Amino acid sequence: MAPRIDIVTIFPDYFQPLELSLIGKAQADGVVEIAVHDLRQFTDDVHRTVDDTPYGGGAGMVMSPEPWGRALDSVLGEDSVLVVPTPAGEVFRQSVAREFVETPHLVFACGRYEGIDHRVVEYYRDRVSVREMSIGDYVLGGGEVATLVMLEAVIRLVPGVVGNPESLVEESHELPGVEYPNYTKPASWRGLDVPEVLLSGHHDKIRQWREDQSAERTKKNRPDLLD
Ligand code: 6GU
Repeated sequence: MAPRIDIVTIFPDYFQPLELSLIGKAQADGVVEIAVHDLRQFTDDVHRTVDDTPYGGGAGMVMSPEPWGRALDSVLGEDSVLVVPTPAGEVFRQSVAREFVETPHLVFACGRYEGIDHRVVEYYRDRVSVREMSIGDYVLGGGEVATLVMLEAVIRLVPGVVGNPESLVEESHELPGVEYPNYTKPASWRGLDVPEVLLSGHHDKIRQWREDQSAERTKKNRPDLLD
């Protein structure tokens, strides 16, 4: 447990936010260990080339397998899971975050351009567990932001990272639908009052109200979750 995480990228600076907030504290406390590696360190030419034109033609550039092979050989171990962010991957969900938090070593291979030569995935599939992952149905410029999204979802599940473990239970995507709305003080703000039942102290009524709100919100915003 307590994941060790390696990230390979041509843009190490993208991962500076990992020093902030919850994840920054988790690293400082030694609860998670994150290392970022520059793919260009694994090139062998003066221009530090990481890409080339695609076989078969077409727009854009494809990342070459050689630097990826050297980089991944240097970070992968026997019990690593290799995560390859790509819009062509399986969709990352809360269930996958729960799987990843149980993985002792995660390695993220962040591609840019039109992606990484597919032989890299084919080669490592025979050696470690490989997960091609998408974070949703839209196209990003590369895997870096997708990796940040996945890491935030995974690391907050590491025991001790979120102060009150109860906040991990009653939230969207851990429930059948999405979460009910939340309110705090003041009880009245710009003419809008907090729903009376929340001030009542009737815990059964509050539980029922929240259940109803959750169902209504799910039907309106995420009807796909009800199928
Ligand atoms: Cl993981 N990568 C890229 N480039 N685009 C995406 C994505 C990943 N997930 C959704 N769109």
